[in-house]
Amino acid sequence: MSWYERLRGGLSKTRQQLNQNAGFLGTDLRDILSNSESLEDLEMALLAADVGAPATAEILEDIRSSKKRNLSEALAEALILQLEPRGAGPGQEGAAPGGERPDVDPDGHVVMMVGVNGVGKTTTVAKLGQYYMLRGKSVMFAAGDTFRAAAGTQLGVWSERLGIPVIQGVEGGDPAAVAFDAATSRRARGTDVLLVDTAGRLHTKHDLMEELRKVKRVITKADPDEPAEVWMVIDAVTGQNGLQQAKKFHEVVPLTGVIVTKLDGTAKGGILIPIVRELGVPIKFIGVGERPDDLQPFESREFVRALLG
Ligand SMILES: Nc1nc2c(ncn2[C@@H]2O[C@H](COP(=O)(O)OP(=O)(O)OP(=O)(O)O)[C@@H](O)[C@H]2O)c(=O)[nH]1
Ligand SMILES: [Mg+2]
Repeated sequence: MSWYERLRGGLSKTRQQLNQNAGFLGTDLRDILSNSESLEDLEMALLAADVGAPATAEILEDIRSSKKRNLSEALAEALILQLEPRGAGPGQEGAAPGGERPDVDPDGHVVMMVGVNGVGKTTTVAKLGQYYMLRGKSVMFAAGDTFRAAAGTQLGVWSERLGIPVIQGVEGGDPAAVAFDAATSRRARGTDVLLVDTAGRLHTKHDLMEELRKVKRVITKADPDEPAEVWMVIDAVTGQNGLQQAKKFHEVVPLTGVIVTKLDGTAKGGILIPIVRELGVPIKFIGVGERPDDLQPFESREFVRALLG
């Protein structure tokens, strides 16, 4: 199965909901606009898909003034608009002519990966390692999850499999020390990309959130321009909870991007919209499986195509 098919499969529940409650994605837009019950069904379907009330209201407004012929086309256009971070004009999204994506392929940087427990941070670090390696970048890992012995081992296994060096700490040691060593070492070696894994933590645990702030601070101590990126990994299956968690993380370590994983599961695909809208942070990649190549740069058009079918 291709990654696109996996994404489509994962979004099938949301698609069915849109079609079942609304049951008319292919219908003539005029017929729907003239029927208040149909409009209400559509509204309910969008809310059930976790799109959120403010975005749903705007989407309905866009559809009312749409020049498209059927609902599916009008809805696609409105959804794509919602998935663009505010301020990003048309043409900024998608690949540039050379196939480069400056937003996800910067020349070199330190990326800190953060998020709650079990969302896929370590797996995503590994996947990103491969992604950058395949694009000719030199890559390093930092096993900043010193909380569990298994976490270092997990990244160590990926490091061997992918041939990417990893800086490890001692179990129970200070994750900030590992991050500092790794950032110093990256600077000395001139490595392009350093991916810093961190332990999963609940956004409500004050001490653990402060620890994250410290990890970020010492990276800057080792290299004043870094970390250029702080990416939060969000499990698509957690829906609105994921959004609340992200808001808290964003307060402590300002996020520059979000990676949404497990979109191959039975995710409510609509959650991507309030993430972009309420955080104002772009979605950089999406995860659609457990293997290293199951990570794709996020493209709003492709995502909406997979969602609506
Ligand atoms: N189906 C699916 N599974 C995923 C995806 N990304 C990660 N996983 C799985 O989710 C589980 C947890 O992944 P980890 O990478 O260990 O998560 P983590 O955030 O590092 O977890 P902690 O370090 O314990 O907080 C593993 O079984 C992964 O294989 C994805 O996109 N799709
Ligand atoms: Mg982990």
